[in-house]
Amino acid sequence: MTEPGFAPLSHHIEYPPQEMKQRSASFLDTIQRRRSIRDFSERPVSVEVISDCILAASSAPSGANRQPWHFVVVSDAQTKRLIRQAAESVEHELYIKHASKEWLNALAPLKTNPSKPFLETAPCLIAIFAEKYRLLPDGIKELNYYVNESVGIATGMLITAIHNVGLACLPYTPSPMRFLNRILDRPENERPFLILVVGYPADGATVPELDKKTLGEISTFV
Ligand code: IYR
Repeated sequence: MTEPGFAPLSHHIEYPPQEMKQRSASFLDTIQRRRSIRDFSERPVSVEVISDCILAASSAPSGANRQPWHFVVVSDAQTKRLIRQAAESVEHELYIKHASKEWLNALAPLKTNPSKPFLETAPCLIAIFAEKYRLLPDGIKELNYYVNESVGIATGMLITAIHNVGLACLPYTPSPMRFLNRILDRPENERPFLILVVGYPADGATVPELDKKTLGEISTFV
């Protein structure tokens, strides 16, 4: 394999200290307005905007630059219905059989339950797949590196990009999620990572009143 060359770092921008401080405060204000929502409007979203957000996500760093992700954008009503049916079925099992009392208690403030109408109401579901390995033409499996870390970073960037354009989203992880491979016709080397439910908030949407930890609680400066 030919090695990539190196080019000068030409796109980096450094800001004067005052502008840097202004930008950090401004971004903090923007990002602190992000909330996960479960009440979505049916209003459609722009495919071009979603495409830009996905390209922003795929600029994420990844182990050995393997970019071990695939994004399936679902806006088709029938496909959303199939995903809702499969998800609600595993959620019923979770809430009734598998979740511990402790887990159900932790979820109680969110008032979630096995019913997932947002999977049909929201105009767009982005199913994110993690590519565990790639198949070379000779059939050899080549493992990817730091797949969870890489796809987690890309997903965080996607959530940020979606918030940045004034849309809202919900990171949603029914478990198990393998039904997504069947419904969305994705190969076995791709593991479903997360469904990002995307759209506009419904009129009158509400969110739980939750606290974020303080800087002192979440960080240590040595
Ligand atoms: N997947 C279930 C349960 C659930 C789990 C966690 I962790 C949450 O933060 C919220 C819900 C559901 O979506 O209802």
